[in-house]
Amino acid sequence: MQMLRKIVLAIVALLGTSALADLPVVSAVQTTWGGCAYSIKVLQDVNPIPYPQPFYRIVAESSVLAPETCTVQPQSVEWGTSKLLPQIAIQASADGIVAAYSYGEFIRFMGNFLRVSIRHVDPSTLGTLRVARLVSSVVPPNGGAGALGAVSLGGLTLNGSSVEVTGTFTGNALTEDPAGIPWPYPIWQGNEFIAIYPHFFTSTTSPTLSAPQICSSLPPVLTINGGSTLTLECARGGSYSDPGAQAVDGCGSPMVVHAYNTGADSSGPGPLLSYEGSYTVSYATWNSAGSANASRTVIVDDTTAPSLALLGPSSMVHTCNTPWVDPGEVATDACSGDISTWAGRTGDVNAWAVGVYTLSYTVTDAAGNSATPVTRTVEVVNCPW
Ligand SMILES: [Ca+2]
Repeated sequence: MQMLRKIVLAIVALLGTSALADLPVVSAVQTTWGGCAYSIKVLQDVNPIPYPQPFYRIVAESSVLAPETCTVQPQSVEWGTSKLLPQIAIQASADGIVAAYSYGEFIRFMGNFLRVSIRHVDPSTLGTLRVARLVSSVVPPNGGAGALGAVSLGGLTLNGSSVEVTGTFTGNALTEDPAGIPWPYPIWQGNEFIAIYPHFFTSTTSPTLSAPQICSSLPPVLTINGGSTLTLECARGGSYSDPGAQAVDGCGSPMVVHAYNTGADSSGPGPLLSYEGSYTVSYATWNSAGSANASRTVIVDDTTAPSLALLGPSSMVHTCNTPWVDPGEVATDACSGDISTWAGRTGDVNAWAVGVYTLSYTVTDAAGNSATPVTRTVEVVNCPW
C-alpha cells in the first residue's frame, strides 16, 4: 500500500512538472496589439503536495501575427496558479494591453477565497507594468474581525484611458487589495460591482468602486416628439394632429404615454387651429420606479396676410347725374375666413362732376396682417351741365 502511494505520487509529480505546452487548456482569451497576438490561457495541472489535487496555471502567451509590425519574441510566461477555476479576460487599445483574472482557493470552514488581478501587460516581455487587485470580505455588524470573500470577474472594458472591471462578489464589502481604506470596510448593498480605474496605463490611481444601478429602479424617461414648442399657422377649419411623445423605463423598454388635451383624448378640446393662441398639451407616464411628466406648448399664429379682390371691374366708366354704386370687394383670410366686411376704402366718386376718380381698397386681419391694397378707377362722363 505504501509502495502504491509512492508510485502514484511519483506519477503525479511527473505530471506536475510536465512542460506547460503539454497541459490541457481549460480556457483561453486573446487580443491583438501591434501586429502581435496576446492571450491568457488557463491550463489544468495537478499539484502533488501535500497530496494530489488539481489546480490551474494562468499563462500569458505572445505570438506574431504580422511580422512587419510585430517584433516580439513569441513566449509563454506563467503569471500564477489557482486552486479554483480562474475567469480570464484580456483587452487592448492604443494605450496598451490589460489582462484580468480571478484566482484563489477553497479554505476549510470559510469557503472560496478569490481575488481578481488586473494587469497592465508589457507587450515585449509579458511582464507586468502595473498590477491592481480586488478582494471582498464579510464585515460583521459589530466591526469585528471579518472573513474573506470571493470576487468573480465578469467583464473587462477599455473606455479611452480608463479600465472598467465588472463582476460579482460574496460578502458585503469590496476593496482594493491591499485595501486603501481602514477596516471595517464600508458595507455594500448588492453583490455586483463596477471598478473604474482612471488613467490605468499611466497612473496608479485607485479605482472608483460602485454598485451598478439596477435599471428597473431608475425612473422613466419621457421624450416629446418634435420638441416642447410647436408653432402652427392659424387655419380656419383646420384640425390639430399631435406628434405625441414616447417613454422608456429605466431599462429602455417602451412605456405607455398618457396624453392630455391633444384633441384626440377626452380631457380637453386640444389646440384650436382656427384661433390664435397658446395651448398646452401634457404627457405623463409612470411605473413603480417613478413618474415622468412633460408638456408641449402649441402656438397658433396668424402670420399670413388676407387676400383682397375687387368685385366688378377695376376700371369703370360712369354716366354723370346718376348715383354711382360701388360693386364692392371680397376679402378672405386663412385664419378668419370671409372678412370682406372688414375692408375699407379711401377715395370717393362724385357722380355729378366729370372726372377720373381713384379708389383704394384695403383690409387687415385680426393679427394685423394687411392685404396688398387694390385700386379702382371710375371715370364720370357726359354731365349735362
Ligand atoms: Ca391672416
